[in-house]
Amino acid sequence: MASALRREEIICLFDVDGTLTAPRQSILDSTEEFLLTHVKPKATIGLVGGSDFSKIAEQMRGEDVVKKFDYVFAENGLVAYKHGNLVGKMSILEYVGEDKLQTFINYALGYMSKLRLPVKRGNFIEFRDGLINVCPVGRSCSQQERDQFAAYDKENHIREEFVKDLKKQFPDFGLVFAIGGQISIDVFPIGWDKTYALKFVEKDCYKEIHFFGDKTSPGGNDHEIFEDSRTIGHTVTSPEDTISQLKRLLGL
Ligand code: M1P
Repeated sequence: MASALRREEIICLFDVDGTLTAPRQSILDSTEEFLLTHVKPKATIGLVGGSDFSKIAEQMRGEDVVKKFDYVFAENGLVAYKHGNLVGKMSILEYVGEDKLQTFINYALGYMSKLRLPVKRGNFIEFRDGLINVCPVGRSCSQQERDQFAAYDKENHIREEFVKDLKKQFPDFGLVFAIGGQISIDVFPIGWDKTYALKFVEKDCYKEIHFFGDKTSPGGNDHEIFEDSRTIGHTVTSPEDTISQLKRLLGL
């Protein structure tokens, strides 16, 4: 029974977008207050986001997020903080190499150049430490353009088709193409999904590792960690749902 465990024995890991916040929005005061005042005394807490650290910090109201949460895993844990200290950073460039990455980037840009969308903006490829984020509408779109693309994509399956094509084009590059958020696709080496974060957590021998995420179906970027035998997975539909599930789990 989770509520009978001490905080050193149980950890709750949270996806960010759709789980603790609305997509790419800041965390609400009430959600943050609930996590820090009610959950943190009962359980170790950590974030496992697909976004890079600067975006997670922005959504969680500043870089001291690394002190508020016991663990912060950005880019699926490829950039990892524990108790405020950077404890790991992986480089997709070193791992995959310039040649393959450039072949991939050139192809992805070519594919996106042929798409006709309601609008197109800039920053179609965002090169991060541990992954590459590919965005057909362009990451510099406004919030309204982001929502417009998300709705268009739901109807027209732009990202789904793109992922199918990438899988066909690069079957032996050892890369995964995952639909994480609203407008983009994350590209990273096999195994560099959110389960990567577990190698940091495992060392601390928790009796229960809980994971809360909204994209837990196959193809979503929470799927692998949700299914992993080391975790107890919880599918949520919104930050409000995350809070209700936590109340039940921890007897709050
Ligand atoms: O929810 C995590 C995702 O958040 C962003 O997705 P999008 O901009 O498509 O909504 C990106 O940072 C993405 O890398 C990340 O997985």
